[in-house]
Amino acid sequence: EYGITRPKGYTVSYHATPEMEKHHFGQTHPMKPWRLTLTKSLVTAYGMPFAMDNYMTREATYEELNAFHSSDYLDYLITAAPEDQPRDIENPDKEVKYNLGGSDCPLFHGLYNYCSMSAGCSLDAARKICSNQSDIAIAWGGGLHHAKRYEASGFCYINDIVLAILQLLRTHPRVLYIDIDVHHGDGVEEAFFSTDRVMTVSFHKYQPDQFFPGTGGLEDNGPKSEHNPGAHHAINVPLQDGITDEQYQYLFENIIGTINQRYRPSAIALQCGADSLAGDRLGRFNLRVQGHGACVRYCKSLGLPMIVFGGGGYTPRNVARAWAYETSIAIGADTRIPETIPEHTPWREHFIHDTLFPTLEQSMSEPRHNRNSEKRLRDIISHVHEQLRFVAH
Ligand code: ZL4
Ligand code: CA
Ligand code: ZN
Repeated sequence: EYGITRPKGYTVSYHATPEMEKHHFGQTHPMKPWRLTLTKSLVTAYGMPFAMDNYMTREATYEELNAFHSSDYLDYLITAAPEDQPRDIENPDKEVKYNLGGSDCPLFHGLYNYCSMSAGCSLDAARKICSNQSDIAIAWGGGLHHAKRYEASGFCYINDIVLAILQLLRTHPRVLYIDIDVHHGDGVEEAFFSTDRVMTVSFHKYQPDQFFPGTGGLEDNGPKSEHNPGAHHAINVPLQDGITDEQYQYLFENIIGTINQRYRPSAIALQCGADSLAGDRLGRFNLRVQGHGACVRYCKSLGLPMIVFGGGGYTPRNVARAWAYETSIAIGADTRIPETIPEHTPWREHFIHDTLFPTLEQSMSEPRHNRNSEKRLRDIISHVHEQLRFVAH
């Protein structure tokens, strides 16, 4: 209807399941799996499924999860029930095992099922890339970058990204991981800390003790020992409140462009957490949907096979806008889709404004003060260039 057709000689796959979206973290918990339903409804209203290979995600198996996570942790995750939730008042001394059952990572009905579907969607995406059946594979249900080998962290229980990158490493010599979620991609960074086959780059708000998880300083670039191949292979771009599209795009293209020339990855894993958008319930940046999408467009322009993951994003209408727009970029339809949200979009009233690209004023009552100076951005870039001089190419 919008003249959206399959890109020629180019395959985009979309991996999702409506089953994942039915899970609830709890009434007022910021993570709303339902945002995936809203995203799919917008993608479909624009007619984008015609231009992609659409796959219904399966659950990842225990063995697949075990490729990164410890058996002890997985065994507890399978059996832990919402009744095991430590209750602060009634049960003040009850230990929180594996960081499960607190307010960030609650135990809820169908938790294991939710986790294995998220991982299944990212693993399916990775396999399509490995077999060259997709040029871009989309896994909006994945992107849960904080989960550790043996513990849950920051709304993340299973690190689907680590599992997908392990899969990519079977056929790809070097993988570049890029993370534009407003939080530091600590779990992925830590998992590949000692290898030079994965370079991790996270852009995030950095304010230790004030903003989760508190890691990812400019000088944190991997093991300090030169004998460790992972040295210099963790890049962190610590930012402050209120960064704009122009500043973010300048940093992103400069840093990713330089890394691409220097490191020469053969595949990209891009985490597109939408909590870096203006007006996010947890985020602090002033990015618009266009600025967020520009990162996906730039990565696509490098011409490498790529997985795009979801991640954070706590204002569902904006998550749906960003991920639908980024889906249109993947299929090369971004210049053809109308800016006005289609009349027949289910839950259209949830978008409040009928545009795909709300202004800053439409996203929030008062845009955040920009605390990123031009001088600081230049210092970040020069530090990153300095690190890359140590990276063999
Ligand atoms: C909530 O309203 O900074 C959880 C979490 C639950 C419901 C009612 C409980 C009220 C905000 C957050 C008590 C909430 C106390 N409910 C939360 C140090 C903290 C300990 C927990 O995007 N309290 C922990 C995690 C971050 C902390 C961010 C981002 C994930 C990702 C990838 C994870 N944790 C302080 C906060 C609420 C809640 C309201 C919350 N939690 C905001 N930020 C955090 O990178 C998916
Ligand atoms: Ca990040
Ligand atoms: Zn986040």
